[in-house]
Amino acid sequence: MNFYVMTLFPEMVRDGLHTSILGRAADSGIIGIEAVNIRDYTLDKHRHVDDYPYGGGAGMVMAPEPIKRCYEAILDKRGKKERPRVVYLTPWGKVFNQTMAKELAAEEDLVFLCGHYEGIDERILSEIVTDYVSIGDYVLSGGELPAMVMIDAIARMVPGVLTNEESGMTESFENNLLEYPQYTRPEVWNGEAVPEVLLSGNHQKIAEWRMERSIDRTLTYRPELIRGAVLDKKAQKYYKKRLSEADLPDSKDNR
Ligand code: 6GU
Repeated sequence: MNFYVMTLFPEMVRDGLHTSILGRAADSGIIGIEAVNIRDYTLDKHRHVDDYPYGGGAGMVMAPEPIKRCYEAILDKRGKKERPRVVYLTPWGKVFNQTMAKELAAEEDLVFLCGHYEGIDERILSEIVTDYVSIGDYVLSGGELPAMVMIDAIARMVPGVLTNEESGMTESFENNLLEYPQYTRPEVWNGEAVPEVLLSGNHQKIAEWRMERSIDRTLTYRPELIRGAVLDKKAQKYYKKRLSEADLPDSKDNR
């Protein structure tokens, strides 16, 4: 799978994505990550990529022409008939999640457009963008970090990127349950022992304990996720038990 990132900060994207699991996948050719500098597609002597907003107001707006030329260079390089999906990173986009990561991982090529300043001229957006995506409800200075977040999450879903051992990690989130707690040596650390069951060698008991701790953690930190979880019989029974013992609100909240 190939990722093309249109950006004013190509080295940030390149450096950020060539470590660890993604670096390994890129080196082995399973994924390609290409950061393309929009500024290389300007035509004026000073290589301007932005200009004042029509109608006035603070900040600058990225001009359409360099982006158009940058996009066309990517299309030429790619040399295919169908147009690729183009993701524009913006706080007003649809909020990214694991389901979207999985869906986008089925694409052969993906193009990301990273904005800066006060935004991008609407005419180039309506011409090339197919997906408007945000990574959460807060404002960042540009689209590079969101693009890198998305590429990491999407690339992990591409077959061959994760080893067998690594691929377990994603499944729990797909199942809408949070990870259970993990422990390693020493058996007692800082006066606290590893839960006995994990030393028992009883794999069924261990699986059951982990399932229960996943449910506990999800109910504590992300209770809204549980609705989408697929629970087997035992897990359902435990979940119902947990609900039946749910704390009544404190008396102070109960006035
Ligand atoms: Cl995609 N872009 C920017 N600039 N800020 C964001 C965002 C994207 N998602 C959340 N905040």
